[in-house]
Amino acid sequence: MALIQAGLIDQLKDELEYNIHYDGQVHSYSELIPKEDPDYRNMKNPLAVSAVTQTLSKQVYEHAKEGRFVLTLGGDHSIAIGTVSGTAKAIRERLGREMAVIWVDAHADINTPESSESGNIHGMPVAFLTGLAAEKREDIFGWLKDDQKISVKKLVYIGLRDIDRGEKKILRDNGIKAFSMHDIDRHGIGKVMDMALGWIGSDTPIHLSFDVDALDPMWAPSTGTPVRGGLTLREGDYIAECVHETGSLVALDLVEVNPSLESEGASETIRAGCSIIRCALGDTLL
Ligand code: Z70
Ligand code: MN
Ligand code: MN
Ligand code: MN
Repeated sequence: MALIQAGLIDQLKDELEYNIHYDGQVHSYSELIPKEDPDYRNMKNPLAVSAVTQTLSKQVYEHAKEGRFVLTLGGDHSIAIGTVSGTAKAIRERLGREMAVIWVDAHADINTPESSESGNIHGMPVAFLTGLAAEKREDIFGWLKDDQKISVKKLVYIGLRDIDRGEKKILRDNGIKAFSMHDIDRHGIGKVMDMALGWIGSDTPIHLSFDVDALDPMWAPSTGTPVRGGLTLREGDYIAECVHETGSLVALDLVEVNPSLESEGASETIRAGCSIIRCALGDTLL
């Protein structure tokens, strides 16, 4: 809501000339949240997160299958279980293609329920989306079918700097492509983007899932898990600009903007979020 109140939709309409399909609602999905939601396989709030992401997945799918670009604003990064599954299925059906995902984040969000030390599902979305984690119970992510999942080979991370031990092993064992802050320091963001997009290959539909905590807390302090030593505002925008330039971007998530945290920095965080979105949607400096 804060991103929209900052004028995001009008900017996309008026400056970037998008035809917006937006129902004017911020969805809290409160009707989907059960009274009792005990931990299951170490996951906290499993029924609630499963139900919300399943509904979101259907909503995203319905837009994407019409050929629309889908922008989702969040919110906890667990929502990507819904957004990525929705676009992956639509892209398979429309284009007969496997979609790639670029995950820009301080964190890898690839814990399995068993490897997670926190039980927070926002640390697990990539594991469910790639099939590294799975669960038979339909009401706890069992609804996620193969045509909604992505390949670990088509996943690229940028901005990592706070990875759990178990996650490091998962990344290594599965040969997952990841550019950490160390790689950005060494090569510069320009070279890193060349390598990241080279790994995906041209003409592959891309879903960009951008966690605002990838940015340094200097630019985005109002977020759940800030980690120092992150991307500059320009590096974040540059990533978005490069992905836009491919012409292959089919969906964008901008998540973990939380104005109630570190609220003196809320407007800075919101501005950074809006800027990344505009860049990904084709705003250019010149
Ligand atoms: C940590 C865990 C984290 C946010 C993910 C999660 C870190 N690796 N923070 N998303 N906002 O608990 O699994
Ligand atoms: Mn979160
Ligand atoms: Mn995240
Ligand atoms: Mn994060």
